[in-house]
Amino acid sequence: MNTMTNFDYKETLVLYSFRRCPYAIRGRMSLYKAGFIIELREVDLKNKPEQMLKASPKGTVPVLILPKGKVIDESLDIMKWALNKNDPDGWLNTDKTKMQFLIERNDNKFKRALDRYKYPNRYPNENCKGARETCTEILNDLNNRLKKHKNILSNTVSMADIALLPFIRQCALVDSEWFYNLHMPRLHDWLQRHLDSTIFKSIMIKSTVWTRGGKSTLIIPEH
Ligand SMILES: N[C@@H](CCC(=O)N[C@@H](CS)C(=O)NCC(=O)O)C(=O)O
Repeated sequence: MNTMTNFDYKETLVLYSFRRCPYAIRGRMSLYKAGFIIELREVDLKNKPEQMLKASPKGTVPVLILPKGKVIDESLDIMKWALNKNDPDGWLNTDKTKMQFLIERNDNKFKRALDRYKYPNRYPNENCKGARETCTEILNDLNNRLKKHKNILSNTVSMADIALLPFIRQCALVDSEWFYNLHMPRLHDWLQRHLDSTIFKSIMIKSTVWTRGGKSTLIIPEH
């Protein structure tokens, strides 16, 4: 277990975020697990605040602003930064090669197929028919891994579980009847267990869109 060093975790970190964004969800979960208080700035993706764009011109959430102004604007970097500061449940103590494979497959092949399954109208020049099949293949592989242990890489939770979770959730929500009719009981159990966790519920709180000078929402982790 790491201990927090060189950082006062009572200092508030600013996070530009969007409640349902899978990248923002995994970022918030890691910051919460590491024990940081987050000032949540809920963003309207169609009207991004200029403070956020100034900090990170690429315009995606999540964007984390550290107390001295350093900006971290990639969700995996936010996860690693938070867990390297404090990793009370050893989310990083896992097989790094397997974790990297799972995250890369999720963020590329699965995400691409999920977008085409969920929003075929956005890809008028593509044939999106096979997209759900591609998702199914990957979901099936995850279900098989979960036959061996409670979580994707071992019995304990790792960063891989948290990095993938919001995307599997998103896939389940497109057509929940289809998803829960797949014969993948281990995957269904795993998803439900994580969705029922205190950490997931705590970081999914609803917040009004942030405006400069407006009221901010704090997420304060349970210690
Ligand atoms: N690689 C980025 C991807 C983040 C991302 O694409 N977030 C989406 C929301 S889920 C976004 O901000 N899109 C910009 C937009 O919709 O304007 C990360 O991991 O943080």
